Amino acid sequence: MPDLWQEAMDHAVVLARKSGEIVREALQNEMKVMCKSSSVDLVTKTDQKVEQLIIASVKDKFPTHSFIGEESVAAGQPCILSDNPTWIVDPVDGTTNFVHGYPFIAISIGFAADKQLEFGVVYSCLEDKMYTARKGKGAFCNGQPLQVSDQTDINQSIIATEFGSNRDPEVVDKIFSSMRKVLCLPIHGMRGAGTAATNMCLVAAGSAEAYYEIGIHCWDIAAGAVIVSEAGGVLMDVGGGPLDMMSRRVVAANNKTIAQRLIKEIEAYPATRDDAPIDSKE
Ligand code: LIP
Repeated sequence: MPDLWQEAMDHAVVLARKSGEIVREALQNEMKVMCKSSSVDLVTKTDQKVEQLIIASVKDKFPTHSFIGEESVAAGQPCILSDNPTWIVDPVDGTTNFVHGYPFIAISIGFAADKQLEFGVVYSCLEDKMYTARKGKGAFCNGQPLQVSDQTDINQSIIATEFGSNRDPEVVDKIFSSMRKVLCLPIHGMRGAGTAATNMCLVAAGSAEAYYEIGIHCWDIAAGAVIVSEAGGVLMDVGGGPLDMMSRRVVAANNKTIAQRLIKEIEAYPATRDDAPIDSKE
C-alpha cells in the first residue's frame, strides 16, 4: 500500500524549493507591490505566481485534493477545511519582508486529511532551511532532527510575536499591552521574524520558547503547527483551549508550562475567522 501522504509531502518539498528559487530571483528584480485589505497588507505578483505554480502542480499530481491558499482566498475562493485531503499554502510568508528585502521569507505548505494535519513543510528560502514534519515521524531542518527548548521558566525565555497588519489604534493598543506584560514578566527577549511560519520553526528548533499572535491565518500556521508538535512542542489557543486553525489565534510553545504562563498575559481581541462567510470578513 503506497504511503500517499509521504508521496504528497515529498512533492511539497520539491514545490517549496522551486518556489524559493522564484522568490530569490524576484528579489533581484523590480517588483510590483499591491495592497489587499489595507495599505500595509501587501501582495506581489510573486506571491500570486508561486501560489499558481503550487496549485497547478498539486492539481496535476493529486487531482482529487483540495486547496486553501492565501492568494486564492484573497481572490474570493472560500476558506473551508473539509474532510477531503487539503493543501493549506502560504506561497510567500513574510510578504512585507520580501517587499523590503528583509531576509526572512518562507514558503509554507501544510496538509490535512479528515481535518487532521498530516504534514508541514516550511522553506526559509533566504536561509536555505527546509523544515519538514510528518505526523508521528518527527520534525527536521535540512534533515537534522528538531527538538524544542527544555526551558520551563518563562523568565529565562525568548518569546516571539508580531505586530501584524491591523493598524486600528485600539487593536494596536492591545498588541502593545500584551507585549508590555510579557516583556515585564520579565523575559530574556522578544523577537519577530516577520513570518509566522518561521517564528514557529524557530520554536521547533529551540531558538525561542514560544510564539503567539492574533490575526494570522490558517495558511500562516498549518505547516508550522505540525513542525512544532513533532519537535515536542504544544499548540494552543490564546485563551488556553486547543488550537483552532481557523480562529486567527495561535500559541506555539515548547511546553505547556511556558504556554499557560504566557497565555495569562495575552489580551485577546476579536478577529474574523478564516472560515467565516466571505461577506462578514473585514
Ligand atoms: C504574515 C504573517 C505574520 C503576520 C503578518 C502577515 P504574510 O503573513 O506571517 O505573522 O504578522 O501580518 O500576515 O501576509 O506575509 O503571508
